[in-house]
Amino acid sequence: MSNSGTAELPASQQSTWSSFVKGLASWSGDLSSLTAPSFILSPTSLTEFPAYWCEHPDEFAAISSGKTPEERAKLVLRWFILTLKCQYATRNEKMGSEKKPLNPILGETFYGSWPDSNGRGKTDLIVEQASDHPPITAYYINNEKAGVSLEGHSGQKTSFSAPSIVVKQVGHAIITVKLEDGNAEEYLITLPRLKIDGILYGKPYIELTEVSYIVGSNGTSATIDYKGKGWLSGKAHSYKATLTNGSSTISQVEGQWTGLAKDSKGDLNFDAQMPKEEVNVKPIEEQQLPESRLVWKEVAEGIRNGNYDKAGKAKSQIENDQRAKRKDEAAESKKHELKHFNQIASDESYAKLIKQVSSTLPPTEEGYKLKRDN
Ligand code: HC3
Repeated sequence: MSNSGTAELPASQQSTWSSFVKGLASWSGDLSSLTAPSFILSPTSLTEFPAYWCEHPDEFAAISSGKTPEERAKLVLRWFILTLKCQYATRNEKMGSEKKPLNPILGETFYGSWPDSNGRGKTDLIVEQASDHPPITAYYINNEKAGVSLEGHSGQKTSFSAPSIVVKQVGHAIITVKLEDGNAEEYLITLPRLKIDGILYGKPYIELTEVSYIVGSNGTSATIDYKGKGWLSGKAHSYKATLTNGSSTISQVEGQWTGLAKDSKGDLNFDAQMPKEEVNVKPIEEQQLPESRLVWKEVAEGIRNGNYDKAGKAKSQIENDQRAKRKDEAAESKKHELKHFNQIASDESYAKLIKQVSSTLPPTEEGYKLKRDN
């Protein structure tokens, strides 16, 4: 590739980026271990990403206010579409391009919360890196007062398919809503496939592709169909979501997940540009290892200040410590025990609900359930 494709990058970065892209094309396997140019590194670990699920905490809490299964399913769909901009466009908006996040160490934790702003209650977040090879992040978000929680895990399989990086998300999330009659409703959320475009120009950004589902234990299901900007027509970040109650369509919403949503009946119109609330995290001085921001403090400082030498040394130190720890555990035939989550071989709720919408997605998936005693 000539350097002309990288014209949007400063001259000093163009040839480094071109060599990186050449390396990508000949790389087979997972991209998370590929060394990326320092200017594309993010100072944030992947354990912080589950916070994107709740940057509209009121929308999350509001789910239990729906009076009927259909109303609640609509509120889940509305909340989910609003999370897409937070999950997939935030870094681009803040830093001008998608960046390469820090790969969490095994057992790394991230805790956060959103305060009660209008009587709906406080929302808490617990994240733990459940596996490092392959990387799997487990999370639990709970609003006790509203009776709404989200439990899930997330991993990625990445490959290069010119001119994009294709990211298959592994894992799922389940929302549990406590109902006034004492029963509970569950909604299985499958995760969309990502394409990272803009690679050739040195300005990576995320596009969502194919379909994802939200399947309710109350018989409702939503199919969200994602489309990017086509060769000839179409807008970037487009989607069309169809919500049914098993026998008929309740709602059809379409738009751009970065902007306006329009519903054929008018009751699901909203704007994803609405203000969001970032998670509250305790100051780094009060954190204890292995809390994420403390683990990565030196690396993050190096990246933020452009001192990549400092960042690289601190990162190598963390990686060496991890290797030594795993070696010691192996020598003592010990397995790392997670602090907050139990791994289960097959998530019953997933197996029950996925059948309603897909015969092509895996019929069973592992799960990570919060240990309720801590
Ligand atoms: C693919 C990704 C890592 C995974 C990130 C995930 C899928 C994690 C779960 C969150 O809920 C949503 C999410 C958002 C962004 C995803 C990241 C974007 C880029 C990163 C790659 C591993 C880095 C690719 C390297 C480069 C140089 C193109 O940035």
